[in-house]
Amino acid sequence: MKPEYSPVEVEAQAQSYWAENLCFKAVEKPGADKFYCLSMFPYPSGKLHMGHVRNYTIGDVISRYQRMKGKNVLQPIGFDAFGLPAENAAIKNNVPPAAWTYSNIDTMCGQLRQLGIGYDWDRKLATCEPEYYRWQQWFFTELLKRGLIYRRNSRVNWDPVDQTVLANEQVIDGRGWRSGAVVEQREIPQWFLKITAYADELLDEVKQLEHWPEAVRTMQSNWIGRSEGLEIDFTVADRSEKLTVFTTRPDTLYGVTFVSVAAQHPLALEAAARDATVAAFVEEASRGDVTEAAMETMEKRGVALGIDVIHPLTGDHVPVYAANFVLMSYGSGAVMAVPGHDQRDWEFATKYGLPIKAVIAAAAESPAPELSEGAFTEKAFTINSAEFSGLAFKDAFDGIAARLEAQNAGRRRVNYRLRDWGVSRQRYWGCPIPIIYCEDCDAVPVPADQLPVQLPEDLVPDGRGNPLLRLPEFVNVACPQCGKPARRETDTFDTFVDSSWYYARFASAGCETGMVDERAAYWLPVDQYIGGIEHAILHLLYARFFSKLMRDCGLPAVAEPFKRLLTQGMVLAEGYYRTTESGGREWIAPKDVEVERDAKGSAIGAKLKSTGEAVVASGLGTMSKSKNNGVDPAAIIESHGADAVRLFMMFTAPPEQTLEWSDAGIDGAARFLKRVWKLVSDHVALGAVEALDRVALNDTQKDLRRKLHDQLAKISDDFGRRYNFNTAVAACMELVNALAKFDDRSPQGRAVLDEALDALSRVLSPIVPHFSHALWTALGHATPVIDAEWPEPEAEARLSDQIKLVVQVNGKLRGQISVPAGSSQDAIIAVALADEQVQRFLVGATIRKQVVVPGKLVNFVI
Ligand code: ANZ
Ligand code: ZN
Repeated sequence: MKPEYSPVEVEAQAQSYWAENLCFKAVEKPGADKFYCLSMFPYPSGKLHMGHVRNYTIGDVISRYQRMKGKNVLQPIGFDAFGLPAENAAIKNNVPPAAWTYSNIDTMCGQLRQLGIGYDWDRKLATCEPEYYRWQQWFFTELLKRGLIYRRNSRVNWDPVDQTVLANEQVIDGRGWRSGAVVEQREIPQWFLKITAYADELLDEVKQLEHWPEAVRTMQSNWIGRSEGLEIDFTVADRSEKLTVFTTRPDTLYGVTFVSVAAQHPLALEAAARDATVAAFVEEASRGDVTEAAMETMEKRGVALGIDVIHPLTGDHVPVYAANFVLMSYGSGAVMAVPGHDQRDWEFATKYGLPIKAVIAAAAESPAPELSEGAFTEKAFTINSAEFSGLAFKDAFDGIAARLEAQNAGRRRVNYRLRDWGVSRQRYWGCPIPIIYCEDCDAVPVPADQLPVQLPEDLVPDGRGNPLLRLPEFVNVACPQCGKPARRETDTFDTFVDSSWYYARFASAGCETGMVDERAAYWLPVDQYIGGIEHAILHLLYARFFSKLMRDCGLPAVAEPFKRLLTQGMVLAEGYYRTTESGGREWIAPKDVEVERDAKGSAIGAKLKSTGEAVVASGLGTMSKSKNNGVDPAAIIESHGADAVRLFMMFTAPPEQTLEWSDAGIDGAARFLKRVWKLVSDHVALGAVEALDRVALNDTQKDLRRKLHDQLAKISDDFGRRYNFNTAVAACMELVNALAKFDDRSPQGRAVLDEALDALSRVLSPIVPHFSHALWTALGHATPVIDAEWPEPEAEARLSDQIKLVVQVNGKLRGQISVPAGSSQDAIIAVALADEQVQRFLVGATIRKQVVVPGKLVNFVI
């Protein structure tokens, strides 16, 4: 073992050893439990950034730990390879997106190997590979057979100049990102997955995800958004037609003073045909932003339709308005407006001078609430509600529901916020939707034996429409049913489809006979899933949905794919900018800045290294391109080694918390490794070590063993249960301090040190695997450290033969003594009386009583 630690050499050696011995191949050894650890796969954007490094290091540390605990571990990697950025890069660089994507994948794989992540590389996949997406296409046709997919018209953003559909993020201030043309809304046929059919199950099972962060579970539930309410029919005055509304507050029915409908509601469209003001409103409303968040905050506006409806219980006439905050796609697209108790209705009524009625009060006898400042929205007690007055929410709900049901004017209903999932994208770089359109047979799924529908990989998009449309050999095909000339679908899948089942494919890597095979049943569910909080809603919901779909199609699968979920915190770094002449900010890379710091290390001033010009230190923020404050992992690996980066990542913060990048922190990590290296190399240089003889040890040797096993207990708990790797590293550091002070070179002294270094190199190995590989080998082991057993704390070694007790005189603390374990009460009292400190308080006193609390204290009453 060299006396100097050289990360470059050590890391190269370990990596070639792992590769040659296929160390990380996932095996299904009988008799051992399995552990499937998965970090969310990356988009192949180019190079790894620090967020990736953190994510993959956390996964690797957990995987390696579980492996040492004897589990059969699966840790795979792949790439979410289709998508818009590749097309944009293709347009910019005039290369096919495939070439760009594959070359990025190569670069990123190289970096992941450099980081020493223990992947089973044989299972690597990219979603743009036909071997992968072939099964996605097959699954689509399977779901189509089962009625879980359908086609309907839906709105898209249309760029009239580029003649193309734009993704929402390509629309900037209402204009196309390339052409600058005003974007239009168009209705085109698209494919939808019936996720709403699974809404109840997806919601119910959120409750069972006990190892998921609470925040994510709440977001999943809210997204599904189950509402129990009532559908109520109002009759249109002078007509037999009904206007149906959906409400979760039937208890407020007596407070209805008008009804609002969506701008696209049939009644609004009918009124628009005869009234120009209504027509103008409808036209304008259909252009606006339709997200729910926007609905909440935008100004409430509307227009009277000149129609009245009849209240089902009072028989009163109430007017109908079209309102911009009513969604056509939710409930029935119509709302019974209760301005006294709904804030949106209150704003609307206030604006248009409509009556506001109080029908709910805080308690059964309390006066009507004050409504001049806003609505009273609590669920409380009914007032002014005829025979339903004075009832609590639930009784009022049930009573009014029963009455309406009896009148055949209402029924109970459950609504979901969740919408069916539109999966069609009018883009080239995606998985082709396997459909052929025939004039006679309509939409025909591509038969299984003709799959995959292969995506041509050599097209270069130019931003003007989907290039597949201009490829007759792709588009023109024979109808699989009748053989007549037909047209192939050129839309591709939303990339969320690609990432909804990759975890299952990893478990059946390379399977050529199906989407998954029995190996999926062995490995699933994923025991530990790790990713960013930005995927808390859609990705996780879709993946959960796919798991249920696969199960229901009879494939080996589980209902819930991810047992434990860890959402890792962001990586932050300081940012610096200077103000440009136009008042904008020009962000400057941290490496070009010299920073002045206060005693706590916070930046108090900064200037450009090159010119000395003062710049603004903006403080900590997420590492990002826009702030130019990203630190390139490749550069740090080169200067400090992958292990130092990994150690820094794990030591600086617990995985869920944000992590502040600091150069000093990386230096500190590298110094710690050097220190441990020196300990081991000094120890190894002294030659062979005698076997440890537990009974022959002196007190200092026993003390060191106690320290070791106490720390091992803590470290094991941190790794296995708490995932607090930062405190595990802190415990290692403490142990190293004790080892450095221990200078006993006697045969048993060296045996104790050997035991400690041996354990240390094992517990550090999940975090700094190359480094530990070298130590472990130097300590004389022939098998790799990743196959070593995790060192468990030895209970015996943790027991002390001396027990500490405090001594009190009249209940006040006066001294501390140490006695051999198992001493009698008399012996303990004798030691206490002999203690100099204690004696000072007993001079001239008569001891009336002496109390010994075993293991704790001695008290003298004088
Ligand atoms: C009367 C009422 C009185 C309401 C009151 C609320 C409070 P969630 O919980 O999200 O399901 N609503 C119904 N359909 C709507 C649509 N298409 N667009 C916008 N709003 C709609 O919300 C259900 C409530 O949202 C319903 O209950 C309805 O207003 C409104 F004091 O009816 B409520
Ligand atoms: Zn046909």
